[in-house]
Amino acid sequence: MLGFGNRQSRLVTGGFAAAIIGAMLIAACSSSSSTPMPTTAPPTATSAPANTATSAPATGALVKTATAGALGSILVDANGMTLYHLSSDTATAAACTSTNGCLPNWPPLLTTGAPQAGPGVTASLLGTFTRPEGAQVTYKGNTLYRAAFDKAPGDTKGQGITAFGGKWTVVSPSGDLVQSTPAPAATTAPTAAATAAPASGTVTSSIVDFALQNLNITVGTTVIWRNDGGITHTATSGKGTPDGTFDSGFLNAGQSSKAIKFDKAGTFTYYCQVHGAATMSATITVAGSPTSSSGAGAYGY
Ligand SMILES: [Cu+2]
Repeated sequence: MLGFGNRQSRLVTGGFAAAIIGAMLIAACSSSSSTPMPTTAPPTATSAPANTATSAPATGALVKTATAGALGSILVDANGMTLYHLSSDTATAAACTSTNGCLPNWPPLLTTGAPQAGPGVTASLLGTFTRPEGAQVTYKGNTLYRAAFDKAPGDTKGQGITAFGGKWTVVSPSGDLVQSTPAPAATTAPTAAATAAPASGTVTSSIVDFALQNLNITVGTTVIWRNDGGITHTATSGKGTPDGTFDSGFLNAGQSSKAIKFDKAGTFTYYCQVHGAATMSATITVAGSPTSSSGAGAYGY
């Protein structure tokens, strides 16, 4: 019993001595430098995550307002980029999906916390819509997207585009869809080759930004569309609805279509399914006689 007591006492003494040494070390550190010693670092490190956790809602996507010319005051994201709503989105399903070529052009405004209301934005109108990509910000129930082809704050190239079963419009601070359309950019490329001899052989037609080229070709010419822009387009026969004559399919940046051979004379209107006929449309004039005895067109796919 006595031995146990001594041992206990010795341990206590040892611990006390260690405490004194520790205190001396701390004192030495404190006196040797005015900068915080490593021993003070842990409290700082542990307090940082705590602050982040308690202010989590502040990480949500910010929606604010900006004035966009004739469109007036509209909703924009934290970077000032114009926000749009697609009218064919419903409360339960987005018409702009990862499988129909929409998302590369119209990225949804996603948030990882409660969306934040900037100046001019009514916080109670903000909400979220759960989609496969995450929580999309809504305003007065309207899903919000950016247009990938808007390059700077103030750009409203997406305004009024009809695509994916609905119309893309900017949204006012009161939550209304703004229907007016700004003066559109050139909707078709100039007919630069109109007076030139029709092309033949294989023609590669470049798509840049929102321009499909008017083509003058001879019967038997093969056309390949190459997307030299940064966003997805199509070259689809028709005037807003595919008429089934030919279709490049969705062409992402840098992609080329399959070869499409025009064996029948005539004039064809084609457009981009992503951005709509009003924004992207052009014509193909095919001159000459049919090369096939039947006279039927063969369009290579
Ligand atoms: Cu397009």
